[in-house]
Amino acid sequence: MIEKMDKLSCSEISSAIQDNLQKFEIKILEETYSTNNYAFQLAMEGAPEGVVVFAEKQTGGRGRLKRKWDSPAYQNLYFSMILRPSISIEKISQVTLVTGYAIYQALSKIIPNGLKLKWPNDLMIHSKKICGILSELEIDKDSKVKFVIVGIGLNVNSELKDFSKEVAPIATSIYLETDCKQPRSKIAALLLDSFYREYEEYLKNGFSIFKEKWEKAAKIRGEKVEVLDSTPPLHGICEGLDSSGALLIRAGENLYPVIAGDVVFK
Ligand code: BT5
Repeated sequence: MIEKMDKLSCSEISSAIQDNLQKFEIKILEETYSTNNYAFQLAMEGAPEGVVVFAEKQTGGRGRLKRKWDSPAYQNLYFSMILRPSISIEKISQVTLVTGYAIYQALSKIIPNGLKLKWPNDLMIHSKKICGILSELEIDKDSKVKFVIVGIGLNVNSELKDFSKEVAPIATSIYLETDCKQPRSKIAALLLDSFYREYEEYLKNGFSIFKEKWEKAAKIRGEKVEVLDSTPPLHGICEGLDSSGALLIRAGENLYPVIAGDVVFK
């Protein structure tokens, strides 16, 4: 039986949002290279905070360091939010961490077991990746943040055969975890609702109130961890996050804050 195609709908996304603290404006594209590129261009042209760009398909979906993000059509969520927070550049990683926490909160309602945050920008289930976040920013002449684009890729209804052969062994989706296909507009609304709630909280009270919640959702304290591609190699025991959001790794007598990069927990 051919299933009815589940297309994203602005009105369904908006009406399912419970309690929007912010004004937002949703755009849905059939296909684009990358929603981050599209939103970046809109922001350069002056689009305000609250604009959210979704695409049914990305032909050049990106992760960090130009890695590819598998973006098959009509199955998952690929979207980018324009934000204009008054924060300094070094706090951009906090926006990624807050976004991850918001997604964790939203997905916990659908996936009761195994969901974990992975520093700095992933959500995992039993060591497989279900969601990745890509934050990019533009600064002005005085090195102040002009805007941040937060891009989210969440695997919703993909089956293993839909992923490329490189990604299939390391990826999962809501469907693969729950055996249940989901209306994507409803999931999009859940994510936006949760995001704007946590983001408002962050703008009001800063990152410190997220530190403990984030550590708990990532279950990282006391775990063995290795920082990839560091010279010299760095591995040790994770002591959680510092107040800025850096990952703290104890190696012998020393405590190292790691501000960016890829880590593996063992
Ligand atoms: C990320 O990068 O995880 C950030 C991904 C952000 C994607 C969104 S989609 C909407 C917006 N528009 C964009 O162009 N991007 C954002 P990173 O930590 O570098 O991880 C990339 C790695 O994740 C790849 O090298 C693969 O190993 C893996 N990967 C690729 N596609 C995947 C998928 N669909 N599901 C799970 N893992 C995937």
